[in-house]
Amino acid sequence: MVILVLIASIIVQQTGCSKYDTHYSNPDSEWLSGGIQTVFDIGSGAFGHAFPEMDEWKERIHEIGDGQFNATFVSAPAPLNPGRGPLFNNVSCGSCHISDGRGKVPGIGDTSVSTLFRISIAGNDKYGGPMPVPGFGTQLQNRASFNVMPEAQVAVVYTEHSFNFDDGTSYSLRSPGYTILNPYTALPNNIMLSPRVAAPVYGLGLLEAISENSILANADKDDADGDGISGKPNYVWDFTKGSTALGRFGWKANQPSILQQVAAAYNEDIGITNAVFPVESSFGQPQWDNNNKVELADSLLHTATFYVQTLAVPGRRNLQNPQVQQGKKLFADAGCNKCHIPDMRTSVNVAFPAVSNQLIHPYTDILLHDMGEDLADNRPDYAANGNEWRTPPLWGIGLTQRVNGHSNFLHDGRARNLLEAVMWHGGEALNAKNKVKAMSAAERSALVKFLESL
Ligand code: HEC
Ligand code: HEC
Ligand SMILES: [Ca+2]
Ligand SMILES: [Ca+2]
Ligand SMILES: [Ca+2]
Repeated sequence: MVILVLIASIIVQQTGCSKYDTHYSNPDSEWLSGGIQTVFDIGSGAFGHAFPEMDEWKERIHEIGDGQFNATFVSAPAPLNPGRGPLFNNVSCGSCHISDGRGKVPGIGDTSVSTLFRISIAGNDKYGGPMPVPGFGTQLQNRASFNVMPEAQVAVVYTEHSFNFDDGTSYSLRSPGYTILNPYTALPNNIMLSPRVAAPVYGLGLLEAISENSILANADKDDADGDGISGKPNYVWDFTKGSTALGRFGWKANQPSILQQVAAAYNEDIGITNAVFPVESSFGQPQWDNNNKVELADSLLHTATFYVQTLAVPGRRNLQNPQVQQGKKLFADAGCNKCHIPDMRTSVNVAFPAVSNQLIHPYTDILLHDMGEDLADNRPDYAANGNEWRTPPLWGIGLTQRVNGHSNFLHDGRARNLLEAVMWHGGEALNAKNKVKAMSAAERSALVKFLESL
């Protein structure tokens, strides 16, 4: 009931043409991380809800897309969902994006299932993207169909490092090290390797609906205002348009649209060719299973895309808790909000009112930042250099443990909890990290309580 009242009041507020205010002058708005497309479920299904405000027939497409997202593909020929491989990382979207949330990092000795490795050699391909490794392409597939060899496996080990907060309390961070095992053929020894954990997929339709101008308004590539924070757009190749476009998705913002991200996932992650990427991604090995025929019907590519585009955002919890309120202030005082920007507005979209003109609270600027040497993958991805990562949205992050059963954060899952994720920040975020380092124990726990309320 409370929720309905909140939603009703925000609708009234919007139709009343009230002026947009960046400081939540309308307190109701702060609860609604995804604007009208916010849901209040704190259970294990919290990331998997359709937009609550959508035409019934669109809901139906979302449901079909849900089935498609969780469909298990098998090797061809087969009556249902054929075409998997010859090379692949996993068998369905949902097997990596568990409950529409984030993947798990491989433990020591595990083969990775929801983390994948991008690879390349120095230089750029003809689209300005990473240069494929001969015989391997730009992604390592660790699984393969019968009679085909997986490209390689990757083993991870962690090294612990001890640090102290300024108050003397110690903390430990673990840094990952990777070894490529059993390549099916010799790998060049100068390859660059970038680990990527499957990122959460909810709320992305709203991020896609933010206008390019609104994103670029926060860019400050040469730090003209001198606050130590730049914010740089990635520009990547849009294969559906045949031109360069602003990158928004992926840990380095290397994908311009949800459609292309999804099409690339079918092709590279599951081995399913489609209209956007019609050639099997098996470099060097026989592409035997389909003669490069398109394996995925366009309708299914588009329903899976639509599914992701219409996943709702979890609403806030414990907003009025004094510790959360204190943490919110500390978050702003430390300058976290310069990159994790709380307020964005989607552009007016007459064709799709569900994402139109929404005040949302994603806590991202969708821009790249130099995060320092320690987080660097040293592998450029279009305009993103080896130190740069896209600010990930923080909405819903407090429910990760509940939904995904773990609290591993950052692009490679090295952080074992939210505070560790913060203490890994460096580069442009070094000042912010140092502010947290200087906090008292009570302040640190208030900051974490705030993050948990997102
Ligand atoms: C092997 C595991 C795996 C599979 C299978 C997989 N993904 Fe992903 N997904 C990832 C990883 C890893 C990333 C981050 C990629 C990057 O940063 O380059 C990602 C990113 C995404 C994103 C962008 C998230 C963001 O915040 O920018 C979307 C959307 C997505 N995947 C959808 C899908 C869909 C739809 C499918 C099925 C067709 C799929 N994925 C299959 C691992 C997987
Ligand atoms: C200069 C921009 C910037 C600032 C300032 C910044 N962050 Fe981040 N934050 C990032 C980027 C980029 C990442 C992703 C880094 C990676 O995955 O290696 C990130 C990751 C995170 C994550 C993990 C998100 C995930 O999905 O795994 C959390 C939590 C977080 N930041 C909280 C904070 C807090 C709290 C502060 C203030 C103390 C802060 N950040 C300041 C840019 C910033
Ligand atoms: Ca195939
Ligand atoms: Ca490959
Ligand atoms: Ca600046």
